[in-house]
Amino acid sequence: KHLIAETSFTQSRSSLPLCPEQPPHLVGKMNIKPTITLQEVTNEESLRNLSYGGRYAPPYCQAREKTAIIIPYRDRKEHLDILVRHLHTVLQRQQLEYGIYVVEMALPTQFNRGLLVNAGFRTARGISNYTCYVIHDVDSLMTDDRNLYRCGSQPIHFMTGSTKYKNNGIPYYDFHGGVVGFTPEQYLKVNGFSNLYFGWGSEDDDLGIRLQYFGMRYVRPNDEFGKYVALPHVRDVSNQESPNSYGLVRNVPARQMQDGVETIGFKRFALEYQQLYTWLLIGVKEDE
Ligand code: UDH
Repeated sequence: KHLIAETSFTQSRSSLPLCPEQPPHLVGKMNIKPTITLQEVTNEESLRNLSYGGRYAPPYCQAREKTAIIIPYRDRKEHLDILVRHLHTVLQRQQLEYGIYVVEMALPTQFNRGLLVNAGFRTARGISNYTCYVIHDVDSLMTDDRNLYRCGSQPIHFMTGSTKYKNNGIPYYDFHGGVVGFTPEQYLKVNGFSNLYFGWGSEDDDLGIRLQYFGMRYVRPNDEFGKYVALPHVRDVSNQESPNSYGLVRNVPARQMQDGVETIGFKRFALEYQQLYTWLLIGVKEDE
């Protein structure tokens, strides 16, 4: 059923002119505070424009990028509700064609951000031919819509700073957490994330090492555009620091081709096309 709907979603726009390089309706800096409420962030019109599963395409022009937003997720419903509404408003102004994929880890498995993103990448790729995958933490809100969620010739680290960190910056120079963007070719070349980081850990550092190995490097947007507001939360009980992550980051090249998006063992318990997003519930193979 979704294949038929997919064809009609894509075909009707192939005769439209290309959207302008600079989206004309951007507002620049937005007034976003960590205390922002659901009501403040909701723009009803942007929600009315959606197709099933939280999909959108500009009505009068062909988007320059077709972006899948992948949100690794568990038990942060308040944040999720705010983030997806914010994204729908901003991404429509950016004239992107996009879909939002919320990838939730089923209990009782410990949270594993890398594995969820790999599962989300594979599922979204099976649904449509996205040209850019933006991996997005659930607690981080973009504050300037000139930070376009498009991909480039190198992977992009969209976050130049967050209210989560000192001086609204990033915690260390090589930090690549929060929000990153990959073309499917870039993501597949490095074999995506490792699947081995259960708990709160360094899966993002592991991915950075994978890039280096293939001569790639993250680029960042203009510092002014890349600031995020973090919605406050405490460390989750089910996401304690991973005890073996330190050992893992030391041997990335040795295992990166055997441990990644191509070799992931996951079980998809659910796939639902909800109004504001496509929802996946993911477990690991041993849960069967
Ligand atoms: N997440 C959930 N539920 C959980 C745990 C994590 O949804 O129970 C997701 C969510 O998208 C979140 C992301 O995973 O935004 C990252 O988890 P976090 O918000 O707990 O991470 P934190 O803000 O740190 O504590 C970000 C990385 C900083 C250190 C990088 C070390 N390499």
